[in-house]
Amino acid sequence: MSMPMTEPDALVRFGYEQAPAELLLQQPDVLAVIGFGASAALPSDPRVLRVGLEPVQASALEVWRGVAPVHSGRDGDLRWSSDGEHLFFAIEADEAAHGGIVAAAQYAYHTLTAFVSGGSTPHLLRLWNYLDAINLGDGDEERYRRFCDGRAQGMRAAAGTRYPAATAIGRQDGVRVLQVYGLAARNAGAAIENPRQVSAWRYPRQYGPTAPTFARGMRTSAAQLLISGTAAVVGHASRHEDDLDAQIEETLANLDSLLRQAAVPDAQLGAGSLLKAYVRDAADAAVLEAALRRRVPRLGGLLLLAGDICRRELLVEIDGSHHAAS
Ligand code: 3EB
Repeated sequence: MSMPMTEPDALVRFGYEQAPAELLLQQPDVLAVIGFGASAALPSDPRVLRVGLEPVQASALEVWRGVAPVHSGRDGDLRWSSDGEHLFFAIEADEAAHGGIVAAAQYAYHTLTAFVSGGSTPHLLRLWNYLDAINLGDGDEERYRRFCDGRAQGMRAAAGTRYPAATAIGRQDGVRVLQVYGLAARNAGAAIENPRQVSAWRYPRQYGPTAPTFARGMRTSAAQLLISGTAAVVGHASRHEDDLDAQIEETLANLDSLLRQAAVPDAQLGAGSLLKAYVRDAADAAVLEAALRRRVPRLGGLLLLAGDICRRELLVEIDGSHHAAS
C-alpha cells in the first residue's frame, strides 16, 4: 500500500481541546495528546504523554493533528506516532537509573536522534524538555547546565549544528525523570534566529560550559512558525530581574521580533497563535494572562503552566506556534 498523497505544505495542526482523551484517540488524524499535571485523565497509549507541569487554571489537552491516518508504536523507552509526513516521539529517562541528569539527557538524546534519523521523517523540528528542579545546584553544577551538557553530547552525532527549536522548563513535582518529546518531519524546516538575541549556541561561557543547542524558531512551511521558549533575554543577558511586568513586555517584544524575522504571513501574534506561558510563581499567572489578553486580543489559545525558567532570575517564558490566520 502506498501512503496517501499530501500537499507539499500540509501541516501538523496544534490545538487546545476539552474533549476526553479517549474520544480524541479514536480520531484517525490525532498524532499526539498531551495532558498537563497530576490530575489529567489520560489513558495509556503511545500517542499520549502526561507532562508533570501543573496547569494554573482548568487545563485543556494539547492535541496534534496530522495530515493522514496515524499509526503508532513503542520502541524500547521511546514511543512514537506518524502520519507518514510527521513524527511525534516521546521518551522519559529516570535519572537515578541512568546515573544522573547528564547521563539521562545523553541517553534520551542519543536514543531519540538515532530513532528519528533512521526513519522516513528524519528532520527534527521541535523539542520540549521538562525536568525537575532545573535551578538546583550552583554555577556549572546547576541542573539546567548539566542537562545542556548531556543534551549536546547525546545529539552531537545526529544534529551537528542544525538545531531544532526547543523549550526547556523545570517541573516542580519532585520526580527526577527527564521528559523529552518532539516533532520530526519528512521535510526539513528552516531554523529562524531572533535579531534581538544572541543565538543560544553562541552564548558566552558565563552561562555554562555547553551552550544550549536550540534554534529560536522553526518555520515548517511558508505559513507556520514553531516558536521556541522565549523569555526576557536581550543579546545574551537576562533583563528586568524581579520585574514581572517588564519581563512580560520584553518577552512580547522578542516574540514580535521573531515573527517578523520569520516573515510568515500575518506576522503578528493573534488568532493564528497558540501559546504556552510558563510562570515560576503560579501567583504571577493572573498578571501574565491580563497582559497577554491586552496585547493580543484575539489570541488563538493559551495554556498557563507553573514551571521554573532555566535562569533563576527569569520569571516567565512563552512558547507556541503561529500560522497565518484563515
Ligand atoms: C533563553 O533564551 C531562555 O535550553 O532548550 C529557551 C528555550 C531557553 C530553550 C533550551 C532554553 C531552551 O536562553 C531559555
